Amino acid sequence: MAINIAVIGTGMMGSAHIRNLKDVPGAKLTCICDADTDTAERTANQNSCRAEVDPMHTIASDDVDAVIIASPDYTHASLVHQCLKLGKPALCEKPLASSAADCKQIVDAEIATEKRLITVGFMRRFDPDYLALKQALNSANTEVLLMHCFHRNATCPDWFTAELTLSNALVHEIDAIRWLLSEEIETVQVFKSKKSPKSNFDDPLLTVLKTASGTIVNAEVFMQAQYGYEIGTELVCADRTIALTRPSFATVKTAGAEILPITDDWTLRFKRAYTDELTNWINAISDNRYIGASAWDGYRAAIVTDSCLASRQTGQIIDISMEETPALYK
Ligand code: ISE
Repeated sequence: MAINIAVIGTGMMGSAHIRNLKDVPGAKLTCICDADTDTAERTANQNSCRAEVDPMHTIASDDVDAVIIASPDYTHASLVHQCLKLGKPALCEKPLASSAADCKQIVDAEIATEKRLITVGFMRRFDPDYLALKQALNSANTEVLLMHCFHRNATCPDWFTAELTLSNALVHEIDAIRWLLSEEIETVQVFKSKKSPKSNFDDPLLTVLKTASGTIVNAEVFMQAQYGYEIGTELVCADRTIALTRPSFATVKTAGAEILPITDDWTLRFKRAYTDELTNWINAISDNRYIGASAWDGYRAAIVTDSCLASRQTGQIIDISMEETPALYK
């Protein structure tokens, strides 16, 4: 039987999920919710489903079995709580909430339900290139000494800030580090470099993170790199390096040059990851299983983000406290 889905939010990510849901067997889009009535109705008409403007009512509706939360970041926490209250599975875009304290309340509320209902949209865990990287690392049976990451957007919206660079963009690297290395991050330090003349905030930022076992990771996030959207990761091990493959768009040879195009659209770069994330999420709901990044992962990522935000203010190294993983998330 198909799972009836509501998508809340029709911005860049909500629209991508609406498109990608068409490729996901077993999912039926029944409702699109947007705070703007015209946008909600137009998008719902285009997708042959009904429109809502009230997200709380959307989640409570009988024709909604599971919810994709892709509204602005600051709205995530209250919507996730509504899903938990009504026992409905949710795929919530990152970040899970605006602060670690808010994420902790979500974790506590989920533990009280005794069931894992919340998946955080850390879709890189489903990206074929990241999965290949993780597999190459696991089969090499070696230790990672150093890790280099970069995360570049061509441009970002006018309202973007250095804080969002950390909470909205770097948070992907934070989760990828924890997931790839299977360990927690113990310290962080954020460096402002020279500011790009194209930017009105500190851009790029470089963050240095240290894991519990002592691996040092440097992560550049550059929100206005101009040339395109590009993600890179290289693991430096004792006898090898293991790097993320670049996604293959066709190579073009013309006018004395060989061109390997780079998209400027992250929903294209990670199309397969987003679709596989949705497919796995729907299958897991049907089988009463759980997949992907949990509310606990969202909480641990938020602790690291909050520490990065603090370090950006002072330039100091921030120590991050370790906590026992609750039984529900083991
Ligand atoms: C954006 O919000 C995303 O979710 C993308 O995955 C990320 O790479 C991009 O930098 C963010 O701005």
